[in-house]
Amino acid sequence: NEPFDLRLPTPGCYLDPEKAGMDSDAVFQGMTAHLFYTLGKLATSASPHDLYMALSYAVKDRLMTRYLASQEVIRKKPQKTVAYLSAEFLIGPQLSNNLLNLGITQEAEDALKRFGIESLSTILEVEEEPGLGNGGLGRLAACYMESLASLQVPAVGYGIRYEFGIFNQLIRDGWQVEVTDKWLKGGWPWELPQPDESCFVGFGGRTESYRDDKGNYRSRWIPSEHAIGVPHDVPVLGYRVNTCDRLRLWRADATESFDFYAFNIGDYYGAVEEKVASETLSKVLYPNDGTDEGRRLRLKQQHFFVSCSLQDMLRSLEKRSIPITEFPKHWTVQLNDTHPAIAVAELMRLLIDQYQIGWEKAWNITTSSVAYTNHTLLPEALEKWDLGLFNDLLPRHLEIIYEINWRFLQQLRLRYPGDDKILQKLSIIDEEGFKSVRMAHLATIGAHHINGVAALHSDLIKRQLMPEFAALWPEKFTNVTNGVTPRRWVALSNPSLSNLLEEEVGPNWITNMELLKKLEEKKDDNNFLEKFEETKLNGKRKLSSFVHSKTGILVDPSSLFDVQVKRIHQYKRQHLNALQIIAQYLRIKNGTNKFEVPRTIIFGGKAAPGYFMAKLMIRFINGIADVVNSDPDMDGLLRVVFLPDYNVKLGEIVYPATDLSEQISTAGKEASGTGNMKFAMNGALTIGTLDGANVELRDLVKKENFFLFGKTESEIMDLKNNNYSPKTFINQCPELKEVLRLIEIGHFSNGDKELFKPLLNSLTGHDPFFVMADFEDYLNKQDVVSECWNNKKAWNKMALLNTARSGYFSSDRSIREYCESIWKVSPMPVEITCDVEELT
Ligand code: F55
Repeated sequence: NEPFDLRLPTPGCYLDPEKAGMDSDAVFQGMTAHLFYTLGKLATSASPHDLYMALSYAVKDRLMTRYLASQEVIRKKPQKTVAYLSAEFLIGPQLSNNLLNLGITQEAEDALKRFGIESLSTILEVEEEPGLGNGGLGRLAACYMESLASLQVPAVGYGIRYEFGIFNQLIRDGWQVEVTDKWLKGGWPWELPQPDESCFVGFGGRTESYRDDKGNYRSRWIPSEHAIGVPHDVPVLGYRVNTCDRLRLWRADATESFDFYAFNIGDYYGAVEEKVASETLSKVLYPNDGTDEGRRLRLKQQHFFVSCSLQDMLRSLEKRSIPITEFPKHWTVQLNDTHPAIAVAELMRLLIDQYQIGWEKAWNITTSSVAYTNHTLLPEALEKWDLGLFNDLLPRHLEIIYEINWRFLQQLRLRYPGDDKILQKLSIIDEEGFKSVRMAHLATIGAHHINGVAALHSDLIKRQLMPEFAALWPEKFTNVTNGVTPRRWVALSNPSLSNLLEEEVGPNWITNMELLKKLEEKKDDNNFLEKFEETKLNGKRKLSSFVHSKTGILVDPSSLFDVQVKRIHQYKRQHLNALQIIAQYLRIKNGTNKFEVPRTIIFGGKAAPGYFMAKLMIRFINGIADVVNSDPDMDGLLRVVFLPDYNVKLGEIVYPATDLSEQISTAGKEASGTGNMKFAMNGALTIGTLDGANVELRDLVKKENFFLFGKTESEIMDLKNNNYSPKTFINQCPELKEVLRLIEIGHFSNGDKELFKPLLNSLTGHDPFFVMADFEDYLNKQDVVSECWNNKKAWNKMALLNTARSGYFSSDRSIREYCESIWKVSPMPVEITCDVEELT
């Protein structure tokens, strides 16, 4: 590898990360310059936000050498680059992460002191996080970008720069209220707009056939509308390496030509409307994390960012005079769920219509570069687009999809002669009811690999979701269990634990989490266990003061912190947890409370704005919290908190402060879960079902260090197939009956018997997520938890073993698996040289 010569862009030698510019003096100088020149402020009148901006700009300057060097290496070397296509990247706060990965946290802290700021945290608190994702899927994309860079793998994340991310959540009278997320309002210092690399995208219109020079019939698309995608690039620096990958987020702009025409004919307002319409394309993130709403604007967003991204990749080959047919050697395209699945048709269209490549060759290129990750089995979450809508918006793509489908069905006819059922089942076009395009089928047919996100989930994809596809192409189906980055989720968020880990196993655990296994040696060392417990207590103190400042509720840091943070969903069963709280409340009231264990039960999470039941679950939790927290009998025993506006930043406070992690979804419903991993790394014990990655977590930490309860996936299936009746379970459990009765009489709704009726009716009627079936087992397991808590030494030992054995869940491991088995890419270190002597 030829080292990247820093003198090429001549930004000034002080930017060289290896040699200079990284001491507190240089950071201070950088801040001073940015305050003055970039922000137009004097140091004497700078607000914390000004200082945040100045420090961020100074830190971004220090990313640039590595960023440019990395982009140069990608541009020059014939190495395959990963293109991670995702409609969501939930990247979280940037400043702290970049300081950590650069290794200049202390230097920044020292520089801030010279501005009279005593602690870095006061400046970090000012940062607005870009909420460009709903939950697990978007956060996974962010962890994967960080691991790709840390593993020195050339990669680009492609997505959308939503002007409004996931809404901010307020709680008013116990209800969720949504407020628009104006994350850009104070300016966001981390992006680099690149208008000269903009792309043009078409929508609507019609296709027409014509004969080319060789006399062949071809189709061409005449769109009726256009938008321009303007790249906004965010540097993603790896941990203590030079590799700085790129997150390229597209913002939609109006096109000149259309405005121009309208202006000329005097239609000023028409022109402005057109402009407004194209700019709404990247206006807002759809706040839905489970149900597919089939909205026209959402399909437009998907095509918009996918088309820009593919054009960008193809252009990169053209710029280097690489034949387009070599696309798969240079790019491997990962689809994060079906949201970018239109890529299969769009790549075909670009290859065939734009580059005049024949069908077979184009199909070969497409299927050797695209792979697809599935994140859900829930039928309501599988994307389907109404055929009429699809044809309206993307007529040429529909033609191509028909052709893909026709060829695929021909193949099936040969294999299953006369079996029309299987053809109907596997067809990309769903012919039942309203005809629609099934995006998971398009992705599966167009991809060389399809993977689930945890062992159980990948298995269920093969057995339940797509058995026919799996029989047809067994080698395509694989598993890559999710992971989370230990940089953000341990090193950054839990400094107290990190220091202890470093003392014990050295600093390398941050990039090699398997080193934490060494902690097992300490499992009976009282002295060490106490230190470990102390790190947890530090986290709990911090969360307690946060809880108090946001909700006014006083919680005791020495109580058992029992936490469920995730999107609010029936399948995630926050209501199961809530019912259990009522049972504990009743026991305390009746004096039948067996274990005097003070518990603080904390919830956090957003509900999709149109998901009535989820919003009612939030109201329900808050109803219970009101009753419990105002009853003196509960003092010192039970507290219930609903933390508003759960996001990445809040997650960083919550994970280190948790004793008990609630992972209680109905078995077979949670694809993986990633919160479960963050909790375990930070030394929480899990109470959970055999669902998603819980299965692997329990295997790793060993069953004696995991509180298992609930029906298995196959038991749930049996119940379902045998006319499951929640009443049977209710009648067998007097405590559950009493809990339901208390809700019914309005005990948690100020006497209002109507408020929670829909919830009660669902639970006692169909109970689609088997809450009643798992209740008793859950309640019993919570007793085991309490009993364990009373033996603090045993608890600490179990908690330590969770941390020690959770290394498998580092996203570094996941990314290595993707690299080896799906992408076939290898690391490419970036070297930087700068001869300081020569320059000065
Ligand atoms: C977002 C938009 C739509 Cl239209 C559908 C789903 C989503 C979404 O946010 N899904 C999501 O977060 N899925 C989760 O992905 C995680 C990462 O793989 C899994 O751990 C989790 O089990 C799954 O629910």
